[in-house]
Amino acid sequence: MTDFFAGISPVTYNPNAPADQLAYRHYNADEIVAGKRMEDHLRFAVAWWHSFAWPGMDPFGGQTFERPWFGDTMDLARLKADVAFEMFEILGQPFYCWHDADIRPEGDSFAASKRNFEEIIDYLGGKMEAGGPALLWGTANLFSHRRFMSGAATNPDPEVFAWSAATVKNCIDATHKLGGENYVLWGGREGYETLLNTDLARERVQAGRFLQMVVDYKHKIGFKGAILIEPKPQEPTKHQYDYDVCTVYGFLKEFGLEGEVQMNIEQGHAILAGHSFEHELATASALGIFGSIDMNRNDYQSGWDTDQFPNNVPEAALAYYEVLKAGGFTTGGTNFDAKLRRQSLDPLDLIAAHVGAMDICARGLKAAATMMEDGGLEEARAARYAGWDEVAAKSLLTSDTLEVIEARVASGGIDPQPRSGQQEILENYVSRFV
Ligand code: XLS
Ligand code: NI
Ligand code: NI
Repeated sequence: MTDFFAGISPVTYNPNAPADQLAYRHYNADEIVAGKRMEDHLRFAVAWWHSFAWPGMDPFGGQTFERPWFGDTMDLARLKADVAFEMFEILGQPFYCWHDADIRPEGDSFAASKRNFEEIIDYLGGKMEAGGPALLWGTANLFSHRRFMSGAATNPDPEVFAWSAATVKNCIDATHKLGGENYVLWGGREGYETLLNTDLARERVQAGRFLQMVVDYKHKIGFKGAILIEPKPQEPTKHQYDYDVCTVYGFLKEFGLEGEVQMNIEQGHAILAGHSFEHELATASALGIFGSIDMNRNDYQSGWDTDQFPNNVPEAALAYYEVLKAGGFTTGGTNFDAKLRRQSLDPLDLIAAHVGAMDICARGLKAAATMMEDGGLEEARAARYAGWDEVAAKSLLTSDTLEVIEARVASGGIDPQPRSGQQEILENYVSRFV
């Protein structure tokens, strides 16, 4: 037992807790919402990197956090894991996630890093067996070390491609060993800083080949989890190839992988791409590639990926409405890919951030479920498209040709009458629930 969280007790559901007490006021793991336990709907995960590895820097300043586990030794990596699992016990969330670089110190060679990694994976495995949370997903950090400055799979240097492929192999092995439910690929620097030195066509083929190898390997070792791509339009690079859900879908189609890969959609990335979070969720669901979510929002003024914990109930409600409409999570979940603000130095801040975020999501889920049960939005949507249920309309999408349609319209049988989209009425409807 470390003393990092000394004095902080496990957080429980207590809607009547005094204002200064940490408690779940809305997240009640066992409460049934829309036919399922809340915990099974939301499937919360803690992101190891931001909560335990991030030192509090921003583009203008370095480390503000002074954690006792910061440093590059195996002892400190184990201490970090001890503290992490103590936090998991305090929060009681069912999952967590890591990058290889978050959990093990980098060695002075590939083989040394691999040894460190495998040792820590066994250490985490022991803690998971002793009652710790399950692994929602594992992933490789192919963007922080300077060797990845020009990309990983899309690097102009084939040696970096090879290093990255070898790293991902080990990370999939480790995810598989720990019973992880998904494996994530976020293309941190899979993009470019300037087109002046970039061969777009070549880099696309490299990325396609890389992903095909990942999918082949998953099947080869019998990993049953989902492979997830996490779209993001830019930052750190000027342009990232996995721009948004639609762009990734086109890429998957090109390489014949649309049945193999799903999306891990992050709220902040959706905003960066000029979309709403619910747009990205609805698009993935429409394309049959919805997988999981990273639930961290951006600051709407600062214009970059600030990774704040969610703190807006109406936004969370619209997001979970799309999740429920998509049939809910299967292997996916709600991962907090979120950072503390860099002035939030205390262990208590770290706990409070997660507790508040879980409550916001619970409120969003409950609002979404009530809205879905009420059915008003779906009724209005069905009424708006009702014309398409007519036989004549159906043939527009199947057998009719332009000539046939032209003849029908010209004979006077068709005379469209504009109807209200009722946006304000629907917005008023939604605000009754959130
Ligand atoms: C960065 C990404 C990253 C991924 C995992 O913006 O969100 O944290 O979730 O590599
Ligand atoms: Ni992000
Ligand atoms: Ni993310």
